[in-house]
Amino acid sequence: MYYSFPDNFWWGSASSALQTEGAREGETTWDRWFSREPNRFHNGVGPQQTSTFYEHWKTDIALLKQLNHNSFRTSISWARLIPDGIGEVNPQAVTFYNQVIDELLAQGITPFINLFHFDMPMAMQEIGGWENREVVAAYARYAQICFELFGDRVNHWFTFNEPIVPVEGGYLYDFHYPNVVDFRRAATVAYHTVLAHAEAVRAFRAGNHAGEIGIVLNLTPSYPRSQNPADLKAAHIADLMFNRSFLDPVLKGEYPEDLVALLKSYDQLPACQPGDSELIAQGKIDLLGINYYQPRRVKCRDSAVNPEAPFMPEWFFDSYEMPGRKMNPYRGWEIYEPGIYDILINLRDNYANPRCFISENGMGVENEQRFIENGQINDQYRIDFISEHLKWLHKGISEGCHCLGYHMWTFIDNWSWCNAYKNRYGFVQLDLATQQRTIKKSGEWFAATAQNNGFTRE
Ligand code: BGP
Repeated sequence: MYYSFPDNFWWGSASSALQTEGAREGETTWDRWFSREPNRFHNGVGPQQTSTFYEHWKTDIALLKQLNHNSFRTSISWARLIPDGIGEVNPQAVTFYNQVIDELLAQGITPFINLFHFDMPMAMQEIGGWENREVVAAYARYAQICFELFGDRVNHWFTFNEPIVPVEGGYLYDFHYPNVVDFRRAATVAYHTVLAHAEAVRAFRAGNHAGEIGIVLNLTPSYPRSQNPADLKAAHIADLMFNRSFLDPVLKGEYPEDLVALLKSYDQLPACQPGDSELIAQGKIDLLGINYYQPRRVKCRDSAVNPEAPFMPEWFFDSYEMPGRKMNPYRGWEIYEPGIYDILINLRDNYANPRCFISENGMGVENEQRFIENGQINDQYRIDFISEHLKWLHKGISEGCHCLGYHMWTFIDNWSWCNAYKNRYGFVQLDLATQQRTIKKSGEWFAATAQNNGFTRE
């Protein structure tokens, strides 16, 4: 069967500043954490040693062109542009991002620019990070500076990438700095991130900038173990906490009532101020980026909650290991292709079918060198992964979902936070010793698919 996609479908990939650029002037939370605890990073490789895009941007963009990308997402590093987060703009950073944007446009690749991808300037974290409303104001200023500097050429802006992840990593589950475990502080960080998002949207609209603004959310469908009401309730609460805590504010301009009532009943609501609701209502987006990697399977708890234990989301559900599930063993994530379709149908039916696109989907695999044939990584597993997801995306579009594109994570193998270079995701192999780039078989497949605006598959 031939799967063809709508005209002007966005084919491309996503990356982020911190994971690709390499050494920078402004310190981030990652630099600080790495300097204190290098053992928390795979093989002790830190955030200063990422894929050298800062040096190789021109030839890397030529590779994007070779992969037939018509669009590409990366982020601006707040700490590179404004090293202390709030003061002077760094002119070298302006030159760098101008060159990248101009070269993308010269190659016919539409730049999608994101403003925050987990990379808090350390000076901002030192005054409390997202727990402090002064950081919300500093972020809004930074966003406005970006719109003014680059908005004449950038038409697709994103305020945040996966804003729930710094909440989970930094304030619940200890996989991002500042490694706090405290639900109320987590809720405050999430709430202030929504305010920061809305401030940026408001600044964008006030400046009458051309183009559109959105956000990138990792939507992780919550599947209950069974249709038993206890399992359904567990899945509903997981969905409220991990998906709807951002999805509802950015698409509906308000929080789900159930979520507010739940947190209120456990005395976990963050502090609100007059004017917050009006601000959140102004944060409605034009375009939603969807990152999809894995589903979340849950069941009701097997045991009663220990009332002495700290309040955590897991008071309401246990994770469920579905028998027979298909796994990516390297990342420990389930692969469930229909999830992409379920996300799109949910958006169509419950969120007025917003303009959206898949902004990340991907498969990290360890030790890909073992698949080298004639000097090239033959990653057929990645081609299968992409095409099976694209089939479900295609079905969603054929049923009326407003999905405009598909971006893969990622372009060149890059640095994956605490996993560093353990799992590789790229269309292009990176030799860490020589920094040489070699296109994988999946890169060739994707280039052909983008060129044909479709592919053949059983
Ligand atoms: C997403 C992030 C990316 C990227 C990807 C792969 O959540 O937006 O930054 O890293 O996941 O995950 P990981 O790098 O943790 O394997």
